[in-house]
Amino acid sequence: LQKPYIIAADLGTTSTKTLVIDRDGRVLASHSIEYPLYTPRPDMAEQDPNEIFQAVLNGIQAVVAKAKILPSQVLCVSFSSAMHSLIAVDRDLNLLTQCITFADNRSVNYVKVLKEQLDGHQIYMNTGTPLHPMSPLLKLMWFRDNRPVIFEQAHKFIGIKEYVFAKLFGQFVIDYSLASATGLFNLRQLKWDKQALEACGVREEQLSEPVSTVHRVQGMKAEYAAAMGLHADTPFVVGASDGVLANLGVGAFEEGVYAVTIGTSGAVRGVVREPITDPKGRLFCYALKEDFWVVGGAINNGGIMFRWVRDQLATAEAEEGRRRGMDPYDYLTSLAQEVAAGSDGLIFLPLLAGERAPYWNANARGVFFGLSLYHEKKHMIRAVLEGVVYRIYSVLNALEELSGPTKEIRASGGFARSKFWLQAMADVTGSSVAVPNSIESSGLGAAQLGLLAMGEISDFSMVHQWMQITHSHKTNTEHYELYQQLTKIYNRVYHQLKDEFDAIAAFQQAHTK
Ligand code: ADP
Ligand code: DXP
Repeated sequence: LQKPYIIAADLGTTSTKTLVIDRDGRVLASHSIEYPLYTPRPDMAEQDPNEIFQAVLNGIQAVVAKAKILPSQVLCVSFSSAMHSLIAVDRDLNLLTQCITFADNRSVNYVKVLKEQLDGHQIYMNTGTPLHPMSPLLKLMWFRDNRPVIFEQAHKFIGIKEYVFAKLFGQFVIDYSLASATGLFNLRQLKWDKQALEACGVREEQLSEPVSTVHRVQGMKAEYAAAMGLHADTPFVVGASDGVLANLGVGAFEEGVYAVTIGTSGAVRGVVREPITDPKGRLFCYALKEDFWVVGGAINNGGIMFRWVRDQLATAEAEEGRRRGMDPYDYLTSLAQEVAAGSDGLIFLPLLAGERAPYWNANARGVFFGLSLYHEKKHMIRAVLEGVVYRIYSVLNALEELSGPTKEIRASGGFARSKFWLQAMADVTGSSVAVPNSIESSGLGAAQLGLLAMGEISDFSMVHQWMQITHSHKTNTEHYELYQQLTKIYNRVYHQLKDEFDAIAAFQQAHTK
């Protein structure tokens, strides 16, 4: 084969990862370049687009050198990118803003404006992006009202990957996948949505041209080709968002196979063959390809809950773990394992960072429910781990309503290091939980899309050869019955606290710095 290698570039919020992958899915080399997130105010979270662009150039150059491959052996470069970013540029691609990331919260008040004044629900139904400050739609509304001069000057409003392509090729293109996460893109028409554009006062020509995720661009500027160590005619495949590509990378793209990721935050995602939005507004729908759509929900309170236990609740125990030369998480888990499934009736609502999917209640807060004198620290640890699974289960239930029952769960993220946590997932959900070996799942997904774009494969079935299931967990039916009782109580407690969540959030806002 003349061109045996694909380069994948994954533009994340903390780093850009580059990989050289061969046609059997083997990763020959990888490289990661970090860059800062600027938070001059608590509600701001920005990055420097040029730092990211430089990371792409340097990352590709580094990975080509590490893998010791020739430019002539590169089939294509294919991209994965974080969602929801927004940059305003002028006609000459000068920056009018930094890259405003998904985590920027400045537009939070526009959720209410959209819902109450502008038929935000219909906009969500058309665009598939939940009404949340992460969404570029809300960010643009904020900009129009709060930075009118920049808003007027802007030639284009783009995301970080569009910026990279504009620098390299002088073209403004956005793939359907990232477009579908802007809150501005009509999923069924595959066009910018008129109602959403009206809501934020942006004209269609101020946005990039939407293209398929397998769209290829060629003929980059010579100086950049030289910087990357590639031929200037190397095809660049626009690719898709990191979220939908991760589903592909773990092989979760068939009916009923859902991907569950729990890192710091968490998400549940499944693939459907045409866009579906949720009449109850709970879930997102993002494109992978014209005939593959990813539906799901994200939670704020994933692994960060266990970190909170380690660093705040069970500090002495964590220290004891360290003294024994263990990872504190593993030691805390061993304590949790001394307690029976269901933590002897102690339930934890892990809503410390407020709630995203399924109910999007930013005022929700954490709750231990059912505490008695009988309960010890180890019950609390176990209840927190179980509570995170209850949260995931409530998103999974919403997803099942839209796209059918679960056949299998594919687990990834930090929690997949814990056999105990994986077993709890199998016992609470009643589905088997399998752990794939692919760590760089978004990068592998991007490489698959690259092969498809280059006409080297005709569908995604090869993913199954690229990844293996390392181990899998079956449901313990006795535990499942018990958890069914507890999740019912969990849900009732959650719904009954609605007003009290608002009250305590208001109190906290007024009384804490
Ligand atoms: P990120 O989202 O930053 O990529 P990771 O995917 O590495 O984070 O996940 C970090 C989380 O994984 C931690 O907060 C913790 O909850 C969980 N975790 C890490 N190691 C373990 C372990 N040995 N046992 C249980 N949970 C773990
Ligand atoms: C994407 C999004 C963010 C979120 C950040 O919704 O605003 O609140 O939290 P995580 O836990 O996803 O990093």
